[in-house]
Amino acid sequence: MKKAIVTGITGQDGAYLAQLLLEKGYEVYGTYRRTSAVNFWRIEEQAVQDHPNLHLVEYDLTDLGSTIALVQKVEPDEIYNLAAQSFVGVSFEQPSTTAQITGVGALHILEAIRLLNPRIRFYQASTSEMFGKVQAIPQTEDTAFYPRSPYGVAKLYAHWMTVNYRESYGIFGASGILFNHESPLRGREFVTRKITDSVAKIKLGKLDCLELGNIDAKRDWGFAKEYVEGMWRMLQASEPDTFVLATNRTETVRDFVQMAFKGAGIQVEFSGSAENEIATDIATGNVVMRINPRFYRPAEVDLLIGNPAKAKAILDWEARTTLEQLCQMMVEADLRRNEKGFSF
Ligand code: NDP
Ligand code: GDR
Repeated sequence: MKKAIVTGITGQDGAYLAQLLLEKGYEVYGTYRRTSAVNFWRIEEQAVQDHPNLHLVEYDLTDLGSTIALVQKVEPDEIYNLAAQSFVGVSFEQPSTTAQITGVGALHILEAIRLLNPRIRFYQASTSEMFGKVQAIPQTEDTAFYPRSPYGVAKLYAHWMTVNYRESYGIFGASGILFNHESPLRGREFVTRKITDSVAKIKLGKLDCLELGNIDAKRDWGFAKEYVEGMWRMLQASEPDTFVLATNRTETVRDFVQMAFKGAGIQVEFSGSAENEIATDIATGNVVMRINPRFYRPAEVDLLIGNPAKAKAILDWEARTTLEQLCQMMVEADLRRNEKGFSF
């Protein structure tokens, strides 16, 4: 039985990856941080928290000693580093913490692998945020990086350390440059889930209006469950490498707003511009979305669209769920949760 460590099991991707690895017969060691209240709702929703082959281990990525102890104790075949301070907006307010967790945290694991067992296969959760300011459309593994946030910069450090440990020490370090991937398990601070949760609340009369920042931003959004399969395939490949996972389609946040309202049976029309733009429910005349500049970022990533041709050619991976299907799935999940009176 193969053993895998998954850092960040309490996050969106951690829950899906744990489920996938358990289905494949792995023994999974999922790490979580000590907090005053446990945060296992995602692995509970995926019904894996009581699986006999899932072991939950308390761990903080910023602690080198505990990283070495973890790897020494578990003796894993594979490590998936999903843990991060992953919210771009917060990274502007907490750049040092973000650097420690999202950047140096990855180095701690690479060091543990180098010192203890260089044969352990390592997956680094890299991101399209490393492309940042548009240098090419679509973005590929060869596109120049130009991060636009402390988060993007920290992730770029971790990406290059993974490449460096691959080249310096022959470590099987794979870097997955994943474009935005969403699901009903997405955190509510991220824009898609913020929208679907708010749309559900508006539909049920629990909220009047959704407030957003820059709705002109364009993103390449896929379904998270398919992306964790790509992570696993990267570690089964014959060579360690860097891969883009994306859908090769981009839409604005505004498009996603319209799609989500439509998914809940509400037709909206947009009017005004910039900070004064609003969306109105055509049936009732109510304003259901307005702009709040509080959600603007000091520097923005305007347009992301990824070309996943390399992943298709080498890993036989491709995104299958359309954005319309994904959005509908999220709206329905949030309607169900809000009808029951709770939403994580
Ligand atoms: P989430 O924010 O949902 O999950 C992040 C996880 O990291 C949580 O389990 C969190 O724990 C954990 N974590 C945070 N700080 C620490 C720490 N100091 N020590 C240990 N664990 C910590 O992210 P996603 O699941 O969406 O993303 C997974 C990874 O992929 C992240 O690294 C993200 O940056 C990256 N990524 C995500 C993309 C996306 O679109 N989702 C796209 C590209 C890359 P806690 O629950 O306690 O906060
Ligand atoms: P992103 O995702 O920054 O791409 O990072 P997010 O959903 O936070 O933002 C996407 C775009 O929407 C705009 N936006 C808003 N965003 C949020 N969160 N809240 C708002 O109210 C709002 N209004 C407009 C943003 O400005 C942005 O342009 C995600 C994270 O999962 C990262 O960890 C990951 O690496 C990248 O995706 C790929």
